[in-house]
This record gives sequence, C-alpha cells and structure tokens, in this order.
Amino acid sequence: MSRIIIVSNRTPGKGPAAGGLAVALRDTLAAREGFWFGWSGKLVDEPSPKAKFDSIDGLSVAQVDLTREDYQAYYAGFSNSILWPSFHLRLDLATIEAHWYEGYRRVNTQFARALLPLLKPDDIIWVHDYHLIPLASELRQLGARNRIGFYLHIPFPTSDALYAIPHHQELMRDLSRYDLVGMQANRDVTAFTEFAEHQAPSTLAGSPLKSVDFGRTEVAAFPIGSDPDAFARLAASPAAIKMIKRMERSLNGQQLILGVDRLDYSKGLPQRVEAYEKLLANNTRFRREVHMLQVAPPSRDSIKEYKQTSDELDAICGRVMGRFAEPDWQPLTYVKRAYGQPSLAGLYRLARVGLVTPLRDGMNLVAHEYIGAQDPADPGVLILSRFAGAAEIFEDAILVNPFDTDETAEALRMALDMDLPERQRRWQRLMKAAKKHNVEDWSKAFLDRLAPASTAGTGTRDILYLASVA
Ligand code: ADQ
Repeated sequence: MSRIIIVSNRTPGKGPAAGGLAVALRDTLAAREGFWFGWSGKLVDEPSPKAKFDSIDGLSVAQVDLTREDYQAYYAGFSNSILWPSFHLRLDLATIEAHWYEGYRRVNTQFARALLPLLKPDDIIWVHDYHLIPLASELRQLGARNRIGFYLHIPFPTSDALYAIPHHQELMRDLSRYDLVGMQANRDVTAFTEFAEHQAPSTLAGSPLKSVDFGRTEVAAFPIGSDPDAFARLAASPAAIKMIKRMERSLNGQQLILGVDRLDYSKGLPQRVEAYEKLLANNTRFRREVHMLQVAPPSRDSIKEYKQTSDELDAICGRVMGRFAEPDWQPLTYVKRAYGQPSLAGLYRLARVGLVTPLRDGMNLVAHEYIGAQDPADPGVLILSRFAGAAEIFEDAILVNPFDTDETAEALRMALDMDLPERQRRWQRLMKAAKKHNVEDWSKAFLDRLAPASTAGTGTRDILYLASVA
C-alpha cells in the first residue's frame, strides 16, 4: 500500500494536547506508514535545505526551519494578514502588502525542495491548508508525479473577495495542480465552482490573463468532524469531573452559557457578548440565574487586527460587567487561556447552552465537541451560526445570524427555556449527525478519493466539480 505523506504548516507537537484532527491523522499514518512534514517552529539565520527527522509520540515527523524574514512574510503576512481575512470575507481587516507573496512562495519552494528527496514514486501526498496552496505546483515543477491532494480548513471565498487577493490567479492555477481539492462544506464548493466557471477577465499590466483550467482537478466537500464518542468518554474522565465540580461550586445553581474559541475576529466574540447583554437587558428574570463563560486564548497576537479584537472584547466584557454585576453576582467570566480537552469536555457537559456564533467559519469543531460531550439524560442546547460550515449538518441546533444580536439574544432565551423532551429530541439528532461526520471517516473518505486502490500512485482522472460526498 502506498505511504501517506501529510504536509501542514506546523507538525503536531509533543504531549497529550493534540486536537481531534492531529489524532485522526496520526492514526492514519500509523495504519499506512509515511510521515508528517512541516515547519519545526524554529526561526534560524540559515535553514538547512534538508528536513530533519524526529519521532514525536511515535509519529515520524520531518521538519524544516525558517528564517525570521520568511516567517513574517509567509505566515504573519501573506497567510494570516491576506488569505485568512479575505477567505473569511473580512477585507476590511486585510493588510494588502503584495510583496509578502514572494516570501509565501519562497517558503513553499523551500518545503518542496526539502520534501522531494524524501518521496517514493507511489507516495500519496496530502497537503493541509491555506499556507501551502502552491506546494503541488512547486513539487510538480521539480518533477513529482505523485497523487497530491489539498484540504482547505477554512471557507472558500466569494469571487469578489478572491479578486482582492494579490496574485489570486496564480493561487487558483496552483490549486489546479492538485488531483483532489477538499473543502469544508458544500457552500465552499459552490463558491469555488462559481469562480472556476465565471472567471472574470482580469488584466495585469494591460495583458489579459488566461483563465485557469481545472479540468484535471476534482473538487468536493469533505465535511470534517470530531470524535463524538471520544468526547463522551472524556466528559466522564477524572479531569472533566474535577472541572465540573469546581464549576458547580462557583455556579451555585446558575445555568451556564459557554463559548470556546481561539481569540479570532472570525469567531464573532464581541457580537456574542452583546447578544448576552441584550438577553439580560430584555429578561430581568435571568439575572442571577445564568452565567456566561467565554474561553478565548489569544492567537496570532503579533498581528494588529488580533490585538484590536482582543481590546474590543475586553471593552465589551467590561461594559456588561459594569452594567449588570452586583457585589455578590457576576454575569460573565472571560478566560484568556487554553484548556486541555478533558477540562473542555467537562465545561461542555456542564453548559446548558453551547454558544457557537462565528461570523464565518470553516466547519467549527467546537460545535461537534459540545454535542459529543452532552449528558444524554440532560443535554444542553447548541446555538449555532448559520455561517459556520457545521450549519449544513446540524439542522437541530438553534441556527442564528450572528450579526443580528437581537436574534441571538432571543435564541438564548429559547435555549434557556427549552424543556427536557425538546432538548433530548434535538440532541439525539445532533449526535447522530456528529457521529455520521466523524473525523476518522473524514480522513478515510478523503484518502479513498485521492488514492483509490486501483489508481494509487498513477496518472490522473478527469472528474470535474462534485457537489458533495455527504
Ligand atoms: P479553528 O479556527 O482553530 O479551526 P475550531 O474548529 O472551532 O476552530 O477549533 C479547532 C480545535 O481547537 C478544536 O478541537 C477545539 O477544541 C480547539 N479549541 C478551540 N478553542 C479552544 C480553547 N479556547 N481552548 C482549548 N482548545 C480550543 C480551523 C477552522 C475551522 C475548521 C477547523 C478544522 O477555522 O472552521 O473546522 O480548522 O478543519
């Protein structure tokens, strides 16, 4: 059987904190041989052209170092100040410095040069996420003929947002060098198809650009998931129970409304707190009866827009505290640190309401994890943004428009008032959907499509856009 080579910006780190995705891919590698390739996390003056192999928790990992300058342009610059905001339709938060593209390209070339000598002809290569869109082009230019797949962990943008990205035409041509491109949701395949079929004639220095031919690339939705059964077990683990007891003492009978996110502007955190403010303002009966906990560890905090979101969240949490807190009651707790999965599972299980309201998101795995961790006898209610990919599979959540904080406030009221039979009915259907879309099947579905046993390691197939594998 062909080996699987997984490539992502960072390789998984040591320790038990790995998320469901890392665990699933680690299992895939354990079953299929191969290794994980990516950046070591180290910045050096002169990176070696060769990758260094290491074994991390039994996983074979090949890593390269980066220069500080390339890291800035590739990671903080092009990937996270241009691609991330544009793909999330936040052009207002994008910093368009076209020269970052050179660093982005350079790191992709560096990855390809270090990876190529490690490849066998029938290796299957699975590239992850927006940092590495050009990798297949770079590998193919060096002569690689392997099957190469790409999975995008964030939404695919609308055509207008795509046109705002410098060098978007080259990036789309890069995507066309993959055999398979996997998206989070059907919505993303539709956006991609829209671009591919109606590419606007764009010009660069007066000369028309050729439209990209996607004829050899299969594009399909592979909705990622978590491992809901593992979260159910985690929620009954000693660490989860410790967290539950600690929280129960401090809640003293109040209902918990929970948000768990990276501190990112795409997650809609200020809007969420504003919705909670409206809940308390419109329904005095909930004061002293509910408590909101928002867990949001800072991420990418060297980027200005992230710092601004953090400040905005500080301000709105302060406003809600000032408006409603009493000497012996606080309406919310805002924790700026990450927790391990067992502690998170405990929090999920205790929460009467899971509030997952990104303004735009790929799938959103917190929604899956919240469902997995519920007590079947007394489950909580998931409030979910209609702009998360998860909304395509979790119809039994209360779906909201996160920009409309009145609507989210009303959804909170509904969730808090929902009777037990209704909560159970909804949760049973949500759990069924979470199990159907579990992460192990996701990984298998992608690899089965990328490398069916009969064609592994050879040629390409002419399949155009498939709407969905769901
Ligand atoms: P993220 O933007 O990181 O993922 P999400 O899918 O919600 O968002 O979470 C990923 C993982 O991070 C989950 O396992 C979650 O438990 C963990 N996590 C989130 N907040 C945490 C916190 N406060 N403390 C500890 N752990 C936390 C990106 C895309 C998503 C896409 C995933 C996977 O933005 O849309 O679904 O990749 O493809």
